[in-house]
Amino acid sequence: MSDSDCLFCKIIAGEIPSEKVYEDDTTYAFKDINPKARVHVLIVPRAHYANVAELATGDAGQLAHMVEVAQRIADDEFHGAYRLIFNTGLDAGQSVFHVHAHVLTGEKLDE
Ligand code: IU
Repeated sequence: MSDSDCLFCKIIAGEIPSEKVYEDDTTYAFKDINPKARVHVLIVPRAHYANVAELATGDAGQLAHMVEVAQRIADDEFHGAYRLIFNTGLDAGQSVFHVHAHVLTGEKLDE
């Protein structure tokens, strides 16, 4: 399941370069090109789902796995502390319609 017009499908396929942080059979993680924290990683499923609600309905186990990956990154970077964000919908700031978790970590975050 992938979408030929999807930017993150192209990043996952290696057609567009990215700075890989983690990967496994189902999941890819890379540095955000416009970081909002010292460590700002995007975690994406290899399968194309438009947003977190579609993913939760279609493959809840994948969603849980993304949280595990976020935890692992934060364990390595900042004693397990992190912020996890899923922008969902244009008016909430979603600009890429392939579900992605923003992991912000690596420093104390503003409230
Ligand atoms: P959003 O939640 O859909 O707005 O997040 C998209 C993110 O993808 C945003 O933080 C961008 O900086 C990031 N990004 C990227 O890392 N690499 C790219 O080639 C593009 C966007 I375009």
